[in-house]
Amino acid sequence: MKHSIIEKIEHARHIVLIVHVNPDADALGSAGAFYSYLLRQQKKVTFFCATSPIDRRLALLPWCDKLRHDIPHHVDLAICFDCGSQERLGTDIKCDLVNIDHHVSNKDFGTYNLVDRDAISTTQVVYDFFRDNGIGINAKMATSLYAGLLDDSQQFLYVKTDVAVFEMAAELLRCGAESEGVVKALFQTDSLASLRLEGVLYEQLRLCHEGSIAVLHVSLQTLLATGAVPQEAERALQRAQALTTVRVSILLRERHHGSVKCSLRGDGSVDLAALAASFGGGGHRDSAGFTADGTLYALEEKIMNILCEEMS
Ligand SMILES: [Mn+2]
Repeated sequence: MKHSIIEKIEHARHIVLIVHVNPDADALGSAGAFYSYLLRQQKKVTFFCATSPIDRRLALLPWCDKLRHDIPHHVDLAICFDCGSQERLGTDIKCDLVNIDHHVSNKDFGTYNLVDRDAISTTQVVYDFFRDNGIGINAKMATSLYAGLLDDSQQFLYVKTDVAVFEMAAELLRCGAESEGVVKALFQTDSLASLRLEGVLYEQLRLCHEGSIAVLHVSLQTLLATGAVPQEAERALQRAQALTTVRVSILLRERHHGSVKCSLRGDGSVDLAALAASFGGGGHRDSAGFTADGTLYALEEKIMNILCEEMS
């Protein structure tokens, strides 16, 4: 039997592919692979992202040169990728929406939902969809899928990395994925600004709750002084989480208009998706985030109160 999503695609003439705001390699990779597939189906495709410009390292991924930042008027179908919640689309959608994702916190907000909460990446959800429906993967699609797999699996170091992940990686390489280019773009390209930002962050890093919680603040002033873009603070969060005593790491980033973006990483002992949900966000058990109004310190205190309770 034909998959209902394939039927939807067959009936649509113009399809818009949507990645989440501040897209990562998983969002752009899964959408990029779909872009190739839809072109092969001779569909008119628009590749949309609310954030402009995107992280410069990711701009090298297939089809990212086609990204548009305004939503076209006449669209028959929208497909969103790696969006844990509807707010992550960064736009309103009036047509049918296919929701392709792997976040545990996903509330199946699409008209059609292809959500695999056990998948390590959205690219794995797309890969399984292609394989289950006999859709061939060319080299460009393989490169897109490989980029998302490599990034969301933390270069195969993430605990959910299993036999299926390595089998998918092997198959993508067989299909012609350009792993060298992906690795270079994603993990071996740096800006001086991002190194300077990291330097500031490590100097200001605080350990709380007997060293079990790491806290990082990124003020607008720090971003201005270093010239870094907000996403470049993420690596410092990963490194903080690697400290031996740390169970949860918090990155609080000041934004314009008095709001704060919070990213959380954990060792799995605390459900961070639930914590983020209590602030209107979401994510995975060990990696989650949200945006809230307030100052860096006020928000830190609120999070600390909840965390210290749960971790005592
Ligand atoms: Mn993802």
